[in-house]
Amino acid sequence: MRPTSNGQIADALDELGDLYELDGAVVHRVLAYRNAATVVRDAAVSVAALTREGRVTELPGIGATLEQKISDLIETGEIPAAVKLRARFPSGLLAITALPGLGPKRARRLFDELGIDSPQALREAAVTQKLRTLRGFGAKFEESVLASLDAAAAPQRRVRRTVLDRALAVGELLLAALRELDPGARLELAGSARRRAESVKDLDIVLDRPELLDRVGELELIETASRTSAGAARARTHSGLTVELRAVAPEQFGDLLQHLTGSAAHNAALREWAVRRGLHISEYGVLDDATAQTSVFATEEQLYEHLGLPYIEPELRENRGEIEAAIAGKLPQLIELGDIRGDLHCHTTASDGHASITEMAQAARERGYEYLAITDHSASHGFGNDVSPDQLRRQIELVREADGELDDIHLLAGSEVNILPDGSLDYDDELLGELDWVIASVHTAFTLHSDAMTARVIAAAEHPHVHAIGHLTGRMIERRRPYELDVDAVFAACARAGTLLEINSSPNRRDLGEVHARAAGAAGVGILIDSDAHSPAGLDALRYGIWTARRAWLGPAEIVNTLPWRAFDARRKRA
Ligand code: DGT
Ligand code: CA
Ligand code: ZN
Repeated sequence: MRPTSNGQIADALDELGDLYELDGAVVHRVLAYRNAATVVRDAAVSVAALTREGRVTELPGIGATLEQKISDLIETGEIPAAVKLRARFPSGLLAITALPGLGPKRARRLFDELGIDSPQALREAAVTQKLRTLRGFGAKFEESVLASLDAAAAPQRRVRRTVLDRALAVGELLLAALRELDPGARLELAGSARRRAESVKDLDIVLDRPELLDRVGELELIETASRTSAGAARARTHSGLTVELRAVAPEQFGDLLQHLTGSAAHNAALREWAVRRGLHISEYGVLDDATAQTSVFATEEQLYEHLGLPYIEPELRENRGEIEAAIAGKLPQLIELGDIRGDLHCHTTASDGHASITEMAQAARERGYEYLAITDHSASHGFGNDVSPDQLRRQIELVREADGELDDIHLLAGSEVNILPDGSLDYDDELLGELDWVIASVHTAFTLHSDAMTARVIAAAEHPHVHAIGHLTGRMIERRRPYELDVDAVFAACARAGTLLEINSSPNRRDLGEVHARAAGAAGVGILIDSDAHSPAGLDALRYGIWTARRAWLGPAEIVNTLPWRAFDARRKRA
């Protein structure tokens, strides 16, 4: 079968990138293929169809060379360059390349210097302690190689979930496309995407037009679609997401939407509570024992009201106490995007950002903010363009100049300073003291023992010049585990020192996560919602942080950057 799905084309481009790297190609060429693979994997529409229409070069980073390769792939099933390169290396070498912690460069050295050409040969060499004979490959490396080989051999424990930003991008396009088929239809995203969870298994869509279920396959975004029952269809998008669609009569829309929004735990707890009051909730309506009548609801608001409860926001529906709070009339007031008055974490071209100080400031002003902290990375960050002490002094001047030129926004000259393994910071106290705003973050040495990591972060939190700790656990959703750390000890230290904790809004981080953010708020720690923007558009990532805060039951009172400028400035920790 010819590879035609976006996922298959992306895999082929990734393999080609690995092959070129094994072959010692220049790095930008390798990166071009990896980047193209990501673009293809994330494309909303069929890349094979785009290629056949001669439009594939409309995708970012896809030029004539890549067009030819993709075209060959979908016409003949192979990219000639990949066939040629594969013949040059033993097939087992590519398998080694794919192991975590190895990659083409190391794989190539193992092959050249020890003749290792398969995972089996690699295991043999690790067990017999031959790897450590290579310069730069110690006993630790042998250990991690064995762990990687074991992990690769173990059956995949769970399917990968899709991070919310990717899922919403597809979901929003899908709703728009369905709406185009029938502008009068009522359509809602349900499930974990509507609850704004960190990641989703699939997209759930509720609509009030059963006839649309037969037309889903017509959409440009959809790879395959089929009817699963009278009121349901299942589809797969070109970007690889499964979509479950359910249709219902308009007068029962609220019942089905509530059912499919979940979570399953919220629904189960709600049903159990209602049963004790003689009411049976289902996706079809609410049956009353006393009257034997089933009531149906066009909206969720009507449904919750019928149950005698205030409306419960989807972000709260995780059975974490929201039903008890609703019964008691004690649901929290939740933060909204419009409550935010400033953003305290962003990057410019002084480190790894893509825009100037003024461009970022104007973008913040357009969003109605009163203040913005410019927080480029510090010296030892380890990637991007690091800011040396002298550059930082110059940067402070530039921020002050830009601040002087802009009337209606306050710019804070700041830095995102790396917390070194021993808890000290990248800049000396004198330089830190010249800054208006310091966020301290861990970017290196993630594998410290929990006690050492906790001491490291607490030392930074207690530093007189540190205003906030960035992305506390370092986790990357679906990609990197949080590092080991006693978060409660950190919360206590922050509460004592008046140091704030951020909810980093980058959709891959959302760190503090919702459970930690709620605990931090309860411990009396002031919380920021920061974009960590690297471009003007990046400021809009804030909605993910807002959703995390809402899932953490947080309101304007706990979020410090809801304060107007004067109050915020007064609240800022002073050394
Ligand atoms: P996920 O895993 O990201 O897709 O999370 P959800 O919450 O979207 O889960 P999903 O797609 O399996 O189901 C959508 C909703 O349907 C779920 O939130 C609640 C409802 N639901 C599904 N299965 C059950 C069930 O066994 N019992 C109840 N009470 N509700 C269910
Ligand atoms: Ca779902
Ligand atoms: Zn950072």
